Amino acid sequence: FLPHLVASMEDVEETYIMVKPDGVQRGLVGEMISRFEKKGFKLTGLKLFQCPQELAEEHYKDLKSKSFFPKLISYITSGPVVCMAWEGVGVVASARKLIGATNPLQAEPGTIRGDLAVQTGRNVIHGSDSPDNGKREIVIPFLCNKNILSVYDYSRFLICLL
Ligand code: IDP
Ligand code: MG
Repeated sequence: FLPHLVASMEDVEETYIMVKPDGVQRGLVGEMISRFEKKGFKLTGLKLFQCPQELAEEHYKDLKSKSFFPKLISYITSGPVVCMAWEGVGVVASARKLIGATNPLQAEPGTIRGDLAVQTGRNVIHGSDSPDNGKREIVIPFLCNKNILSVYDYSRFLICLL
């Protein structure tokens, strides 16, 4: 029984989920994937990626005028991210609920940010805020053929940090 296969196709949405560099470095990727899998959503794309600055700026273009924008871009480009596409009925809003509030101190216990993070500027995960933004954001990493890391590249990257 796969919940995401039961509904009619027109109800099925896709969202972009990204484990941010702190989530990857802290070894929380499996924990986060597990929460979406257990909920019943379907993983349709996965990529370990070193996000170039111009793609980080494209992804967060709606926040360009914010004072924290430069720090946000250096955070997102500071190390590998895990980019994912998740599919299912109501997945966009449901993923936002599973993720919790932007400020992890205000995120409810039981949510990803509520359980795993403390600072807004290190809030471990991204999830699209609308179906249209989901479609827009997914293509940014998945159409880029540069900066793809294999697990082997990543373990070398970690060794370089030591
Ligand atoms: P969201 O990730 O919950 O959708 P947004 O308002 O879209 O939150 O902001 C995008 C990201 O920018 C946040 O997840 C967080 O990493 C960062 N951010 C948002 N507000 C602040 C802030 O006031 N200071 C520092 N970073 C922020
Ligand atoms: Mg947002």
